Amino acid sequence: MNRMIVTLLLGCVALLAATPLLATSDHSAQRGSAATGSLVDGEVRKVDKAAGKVTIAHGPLPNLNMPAMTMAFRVSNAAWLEQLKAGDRIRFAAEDVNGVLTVVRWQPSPR
Ligand SMILES: [Cu+2]
Repeated sequence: MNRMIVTLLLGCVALLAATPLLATSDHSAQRGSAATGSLVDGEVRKVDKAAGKVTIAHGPLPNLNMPAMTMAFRVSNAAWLEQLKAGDRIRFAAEDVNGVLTVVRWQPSPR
């Protein structure tokens, strides 16, 4: 009976140990995919609902060949202008959509 409990406990420990490993390999797989799929750090500086734009201080954007800078982006979903506000830290992806640099994806920064 005791041995069975020990086995169960070991099973739990193995499961817990495996979880971060899975998360890590998922993450590196994501990073290894196309540059357009990766999110970069940004801080919202200004939201201009009238113009449909958000100004973001962003880290380097490899898919756009862009160094870190502060600039305005269009957003692919106007509802995001209601959700974003100056001072928000986000992770986001931007793409050149018909010549207009556009935020196509974002999430609140985990930090
Ligand atoms: Cu830029």
